[in-house]
Amino acid sequence: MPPFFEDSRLRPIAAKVEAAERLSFDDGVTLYRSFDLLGIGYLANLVRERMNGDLTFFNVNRHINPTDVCVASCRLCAFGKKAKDPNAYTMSLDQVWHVAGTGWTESITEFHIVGGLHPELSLDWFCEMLRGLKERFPEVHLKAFTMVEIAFLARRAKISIRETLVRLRDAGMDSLPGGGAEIFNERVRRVICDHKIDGQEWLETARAAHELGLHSNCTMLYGHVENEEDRVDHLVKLRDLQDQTHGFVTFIPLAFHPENTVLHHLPKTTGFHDLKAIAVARLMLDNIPHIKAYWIMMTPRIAQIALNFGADDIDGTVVEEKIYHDAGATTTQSLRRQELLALIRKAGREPVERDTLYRPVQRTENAFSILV
Ligand code: V47
Repeated sequence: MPPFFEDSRLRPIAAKVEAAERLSFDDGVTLYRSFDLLGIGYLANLVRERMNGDLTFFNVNRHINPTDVCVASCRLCAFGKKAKDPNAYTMSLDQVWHVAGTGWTESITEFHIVGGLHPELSLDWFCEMLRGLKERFPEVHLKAFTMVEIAFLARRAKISIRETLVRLRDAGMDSLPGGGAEIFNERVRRVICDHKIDGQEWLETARAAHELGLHSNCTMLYGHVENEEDRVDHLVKLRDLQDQTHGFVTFIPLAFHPENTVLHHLPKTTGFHDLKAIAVARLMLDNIPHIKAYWIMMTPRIAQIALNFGADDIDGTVVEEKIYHDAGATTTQSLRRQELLALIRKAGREPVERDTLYRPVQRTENAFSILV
């Protein structure tokens, strides 16, 4: 039975979704401009169930941020600090390796490692960090460095992006997270992150990673000065690259948190906006296998609802989070495996613990193995 749409503009889009046809740029703008959240959510859920059924993925991971020293001073960011800031920190290699082993309540399958653009830490330092982590935690997947960090390390080392990626991969980097993409539009970037690589460079760095066989995630930061067209342009650019490389695993829409940033006067996003961001992403990104409702960013409560609005992943245990908490996030920094399982089950979905590349993880009392 076809659903009733409050917003009749959704009907032609619904026909395309039902026929599994690709949505256009204009369809994306219509979706973002519509207030028919239940209609959009219904369509996104259709696609979510077509692609992933009831399965809902999570992992047991730990975030590590080796430094918050950053040369970039992005207006969107509350995490990065200047080297001379008394509150700035930079871990030694021993500290990184020590932190990696703290807060373990269960076996972790992934370290998610990102940090500021440090003016002095070299590519060799990061290679040593990766080698040291692999030596101590050989079974843990290292998802490390945003495209922005890769481009920065390449420039500092005066070698190509490709060579930088090869050196990091050979030292133990297994894949890359999706951060730093923000919004590709240059007018918006000039306001929120004018010292960062531009959108084209972000995409070309992702392409280089994918061409080397490395998978990555991708993100979009919304809820600041961008408009609907900027958001759709961003999604279409990701979709176009994915058609060529098939290297993106998961897309994560990230809501801007204004507190402690230069843009603190901007309002926070609402639950309505956050759910719509998930749903429109699922509808537009027909070639990206997974959409993540990052519970740290959207709260566990909204993330749970998002599992019926297009999301099939809720991220992981995290353990320690700085980027969103420096920007005013009031969520806890860690959820236990059992809590993630409960959130998913109570949304009527089937939880699957995954590794970073979505292979199911089977647990026994004290160990895990990845089912291939
Ligand atoms: O790159 C920075 C964004 C990103 C703020 O790949 C901010 O699995 C909101 O990329 N308000 C880091 N956002 C987070 C990220 C991520 C998170 C979870 C999973 C994955 C993944 C990636 O957060 C940054 C930037 O885009 N960010 N400051 C802020 N004030």
